[in-house]
Amino acid sequence: MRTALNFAVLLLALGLCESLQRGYVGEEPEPVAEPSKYGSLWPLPQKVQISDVSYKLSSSNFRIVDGKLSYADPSCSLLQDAYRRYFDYIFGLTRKHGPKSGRTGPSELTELQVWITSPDTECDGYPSLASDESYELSVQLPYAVLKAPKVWGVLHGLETFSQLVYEDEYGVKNVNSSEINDFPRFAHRGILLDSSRHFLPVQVILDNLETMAMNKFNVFHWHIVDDPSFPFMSKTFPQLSQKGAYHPYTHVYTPADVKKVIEFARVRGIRVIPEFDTPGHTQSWGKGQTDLLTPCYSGSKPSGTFGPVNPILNSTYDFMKQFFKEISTVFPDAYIHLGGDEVNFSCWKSNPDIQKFMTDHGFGQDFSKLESFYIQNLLDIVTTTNKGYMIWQEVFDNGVKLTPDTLIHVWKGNQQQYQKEMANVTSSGYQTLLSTPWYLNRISYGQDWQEFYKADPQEFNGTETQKKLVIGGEACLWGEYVDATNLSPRLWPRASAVAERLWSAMDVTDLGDAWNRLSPHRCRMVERGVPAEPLFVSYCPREYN
Ligand code: CP6
Repeated sequence: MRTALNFAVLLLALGLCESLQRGYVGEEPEPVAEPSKYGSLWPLPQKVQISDVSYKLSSSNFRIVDGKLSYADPSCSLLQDAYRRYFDYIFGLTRKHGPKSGRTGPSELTELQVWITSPDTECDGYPSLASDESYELSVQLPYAVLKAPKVWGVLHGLETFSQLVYEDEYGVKNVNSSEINDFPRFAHRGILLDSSRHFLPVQVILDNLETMAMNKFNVFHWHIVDDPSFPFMSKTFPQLSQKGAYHPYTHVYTPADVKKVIEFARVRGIRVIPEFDTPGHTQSWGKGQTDLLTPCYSGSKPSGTFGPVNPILNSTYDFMKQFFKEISTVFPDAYIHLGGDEVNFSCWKSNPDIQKFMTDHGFGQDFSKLESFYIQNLLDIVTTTNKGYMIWQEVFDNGVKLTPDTLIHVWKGNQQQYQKEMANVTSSGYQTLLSTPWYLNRISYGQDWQEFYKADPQEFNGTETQKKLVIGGEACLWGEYVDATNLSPRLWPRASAVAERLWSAMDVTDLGDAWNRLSPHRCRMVERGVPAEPLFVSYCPREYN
């Protein structure tokens, strides 16, 4: 008996060890990264040539300046601030400005000239789905040149230039002679943060935008409110946050906070798309807005609890009109995310007024028809504010009539199911973006970045026309288990895997080379002050402190 038990324990232990090891050792990469021929570039540019010829850079002799032929106005502060930011990143924040030393070595690079090549630089504009983000970078003597049609390409090119600079064994900064031609594979490369499950201080959001720029992400999807709390301060309906936020003064985003986030994002080439998810996920809205939510019934009496937004009252639509009119002026982006996911029908079912409305409208017992009725009205309202909209896939699944420019956000199912969904959505002619494989709030033991890296939004059965309707994807960090204490390490560098999938060419899929570039990219984020977790057994030349 004893030996049988021991034997069973041994078997169990062996099985456990084996499965832990599989997660621990990972698949291909060696623990210590080998140098990639692409250095530590991340995400990998479309065309890269790096030669063996190296130039030295010193903080006292090096300048980033507008090129003589640039269309950029010298007063474009988006550019001037970016030059300063990247100078500091290149030389490690220990600035030694002041007069030029005058002594430059024989192979020293002293200037990066930035040329904007189109008359409309978009310096004072907002980035959009149609923005030109391309750039060309030539690192040669006597000076390096960064050319881009718009400021958005300059921002990406400065990041790339800073990634080319490395320190030699004497601690001297070097950059190799290089030619880079770059543009994104997808126009929509987003990160979703959830500020409802936990309040995220503004500084956490700003820090994350900074890290997004290091990875060439260009959309901040702000899932700003949800069931647990309503931190958005509305001028039209101040009671929404007064009653619905975790705290009416400390756990809210004031109009000034929101402006700050939008401007900080803009000057880094990042769009801010807010999500106001209805009719489900709206418990917090009900605290400050009476009669907005459906009263649930227990038998013939209201139970005192509430369900989704009440779709049968005119007052609901009057509220939505005023609310989204305000939202459309607060957020400059051309798109608003309207949610529409996970609507629970049990409360609607329990309510006799809703039942009567269903009968009167010939909906029978099909509550997805009622949901569609609500969404249809909401979409009409938002269309009058001149905004486009994004919606979660259920709205499409339920057959709601959508304007042709609607973006359908796929988030559900296993690989086979989401690929089928992408095929269905695009065969109906809609543009789509993918999140299903990129739920970064989910964690597991092992190198899960490799799974994020392998997923491809254009991998489904469809024609070329269908594939072109895929505008990109978003990595999601749902907030149930995330607040300011763990947001950054949970996202980074795992989101970097998604960044490369959405930026680089489709055939950039080598896990070994990815590891060899991602590992130093992660160390660079750490050096820049980002608490980004390790990918595997490794070290950084300068550890986090
Ligand atoms: N909140 C909202 C959520 C989720 C969704 N919408 C969600 C669902 C499943 C997982 C993670 C998040 N927390 N409003 C779905 C889009 Cl695994």
